[in-house]
Order: sequence, then structure tokens, then C-alpha cells
Amino acid sequence: MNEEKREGDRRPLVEDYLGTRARVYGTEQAILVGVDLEGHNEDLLGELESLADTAGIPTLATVVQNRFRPDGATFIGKGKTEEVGALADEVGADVVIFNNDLSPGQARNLEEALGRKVIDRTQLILDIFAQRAATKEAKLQVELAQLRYLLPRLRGWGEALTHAGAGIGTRGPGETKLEIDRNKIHRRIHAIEKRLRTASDERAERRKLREKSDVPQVALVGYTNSGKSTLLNQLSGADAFVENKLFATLDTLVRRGPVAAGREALFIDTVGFIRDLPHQLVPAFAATLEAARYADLILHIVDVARPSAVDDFHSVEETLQKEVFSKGDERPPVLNVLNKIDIAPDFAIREFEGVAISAKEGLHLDVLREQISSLVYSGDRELVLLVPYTALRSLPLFRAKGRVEIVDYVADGARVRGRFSNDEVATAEAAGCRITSLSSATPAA
Ligand SMILES: Nc1nc2c(ncn2[C@@H]2O[C@H](COP(=O)(O)OP(=O)(O)OP(=O)(O)O)[C@@H](O)[C@H]2O)c(=O)[nH]1
Ligand SMILES: [Mg+2]
Repeated sequence: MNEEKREGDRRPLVEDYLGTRARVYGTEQAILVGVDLEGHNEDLLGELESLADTAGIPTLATVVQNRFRPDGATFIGKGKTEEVGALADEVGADVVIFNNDLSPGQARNLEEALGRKVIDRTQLILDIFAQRAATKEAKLQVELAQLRYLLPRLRGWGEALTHAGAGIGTRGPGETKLEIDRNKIHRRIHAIEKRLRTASDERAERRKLREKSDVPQVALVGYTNSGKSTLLNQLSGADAFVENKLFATLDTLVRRGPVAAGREALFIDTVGFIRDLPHQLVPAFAATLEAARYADLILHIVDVARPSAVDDFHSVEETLQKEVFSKGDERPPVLNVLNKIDIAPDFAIREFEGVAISAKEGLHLDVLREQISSLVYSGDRELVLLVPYTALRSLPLFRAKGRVEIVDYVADGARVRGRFSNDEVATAEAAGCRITSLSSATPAA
């Protein structure tokens, strides 16, 4: 509220339409309801409880139902709805949160039957994003996601909204009002899309500059809460926000860090994924998806301590496949980083192929750096160069700490050993350097 006033912003359209449903408030307490359509999920509501907790809503009770097909009117059926209502009265819950996606009609029927606010998982995630989005761009992305969620629901929610003002015999808002509302929302969506395109162009510009700088870009992607920001901090000495909550990071962040002697990479922290990512939310991941698409290397961070690690892993892979590399474009290599081995059982770690580390405890980070370096600097050759003294002083390549080792000094310069890319060799040769020997990696002539 305060923030809106400070910015002199108008009240967001979304809230005009969704009313109190647009937001869960810190003072509310919830009952969680999940329908296990597949009938074998042991921890069906664990993640929903974490999400509620992230949104600041304590969970008072949970209800799980096994059924093959959702009920058309109420998703859980009449009997179960009564049961949930009685439980909500008993524990004093203000809001009922469903793990499954509800149709607008189902949500409305449930709200009437239960006499309290009813929201679904998608809406809860949207709300978390809305609460936590900090930058202008993140806020716009969330608003866009909310409006897309709202659009197909306009008729249902609109009805409740306009009941009071409706004339005798009118059922819900007239088509005219609906049309006006739809147009209003469409206009806002277009306006936001336009501004986000500008933001995306600016990111492309920045990316070009980074590409020019020739430092490889490494994107850290993974399930939410897997430890991406913790690892970024370890690799780059940055100070990214780390928290044991879902979606702590809602913006990408780029930081530089060393991966081998004198060799650096740009590490990009991203927004975490979640299973069944609400489709409307995909725009909020634009920067993350771009970071993955244009990276020289993707680190897929897996929290192997989570019982659902294998499923988490596949849902991240699937999101990357679906949202990032749809048109069979060339994919950057992906290195799996198995994180939190300090608290994970061995058998869980063995489920995966990759580098096992603990970002928090700083375990095996040297192994990780080595692998990163061998992947992003794979074109390097070990060479001994004869470097004229002038070039030794002027070329950044030879001044970077740890990049080269001096073999000896001779009359016309110094002989140095190091690993160099073709571009670097070309630059060095242009400055008068000569290759005097190849490393053992190159077969002897
Ligand atoms: N035990 C243990 N905890 C870790 C490790 N790495 C990260 N954590 C904890 O896991 C939680 C999430 O860490 P973050 O770095 O915020 O995770 P993230 O992937 O950036 O999460 P989001 O930004 O929310 O998607 C924090 O409480 C970290 O302290 C680790 O190696 N071991
Ligand atoms: Mg993070």
C-alpha cells in the first residue's frame, strides 16, 4: 500500500477485478487442500505449505483426497467440501488454498460453499511474486502474469463484483461491461508488453557488451531454493540475497569470479523454477530464460537433499526444453551441480551425474571451478611463448595475475608458459610474440 502511494501509482487493475483474492495477507491463516489424482504422492502438500509460508501464511491443517477425476462444480465434491468447511470453522482458517488449479466456476462455487476466500496454487505463486518483486521490471512482469491469469476469469469474478449494481433481471455484468473491462485489460497488457520489450532490448545490449569482453557466461539455473544464490556468492564473492524460502531471487544478477589461474567467468544468478510452472508466469522468467539461452555454459543446481530431487530435476529440464530451446537451437552444455551434499544421503547423490558440492560449506568448489574452466575454455592450448619485453609490459594477458608462468629470460624477451585461446595467441603474435613450443597435450611432430 505505502509503496503504491510513494510511487504515485494507480491501484493495479488486477486488484480491481480479483478484489481481496488478488492477494493473501500476512494476517491470514490457511487450510491446504490437495487432490491426489495419481494416487501415489506421499508428500502432496509439502511444497504448497512452503509456498504458503513464503507468502507469510501459516498452515493450520491439511486435507488430502484421492480421486481419479475432479468434480466439475467443486473439484473435491459436495461431501468433501462440507468436511473442509467444518474443519475450517474448527481451526479458524481465513483462506483455503488448493494445490490443484481451479476453474473460475469451481473457485466461485467453493467460495460460496465455504464462506471464505479460496485460492489455487497458481494464484498463490502469483501473489508471492507480487509481494517480492523489487525492481520495476519484475513488478511489470508480475502484473502481466496476473492480468493473463485474470482475463479468462473475468466473467466469473466480474459477476460477484457487479452484483450490487446490477438492475432487476440482469444476471451478472452485461456483455458491454465485460467488453469494456476486457479492452481495458488488453490495453494494459499491450502497454506492459511494450515496456518489457524495451527492457529485453536493453538486456540484449548489455549481453552484447559482455560477449565482446570475451569472458564466458555461466548461467546458474535450477529448482527454487536449490542454492543458486549461495553458489553465486561463493564463486564470485558477491552478496546475493539467500533465504530458506521459495523464490528468494526474482531478478537475475551477474557477477564475475575466477575459474582457473587468471581465467574468469561471468556467473548469472536466476529465478528458480517450480514444477507445473503456471503458464501465465512464464513472462516473469524472461530474463532467466534468456540468461540460459545465451549462456556459454549452464550450471543446473540440484538440491539433492530434497526427497523430490529427481522430480525437481526433471521439471527443470522440461522447462528448459519447453521454454528455452524450443526451436532446436544449439544448446549450451549443461553441467549438473549436486548441491547440499553436507546434508544429503549418499544414495540420493548417486542418482545423478555431475559435480557434488556444498555451496554453503564450500565443499569441492575447486573441482567445480576446474570443470567449469575446462568446459568454457576448452579451446585453450598450453604453449610456451617468447614475449618481447615491451609486450610483456603492455599486454593485459601477461599482466593478469596467475595467467602465465615465466620460464626464463633471454636476450629478446621472456619465455612464458600458459594456456591460451586462439584469439589470445593471435593478439600476442600481432604484438611480436612467437610460439616456441607446444604442450604435451599436442602430439609431438
Ligand atoms: N545445508 C546446506 N544448505 C544450503 C546449501 N546451499 C544453500 N543452502 C541453503 O538453502 C537455502 C536456499 O538457498 P538460496 O541460495 O537462497 O537458493 P536459491 O536457489 O537461490 O533459491 P531461490 O532464489 O529462492 O530460487 C538457504 O537457506 C541456504 O542457506 C548447502 O550446500 N548445504
Ligand atoms: Mg536465489
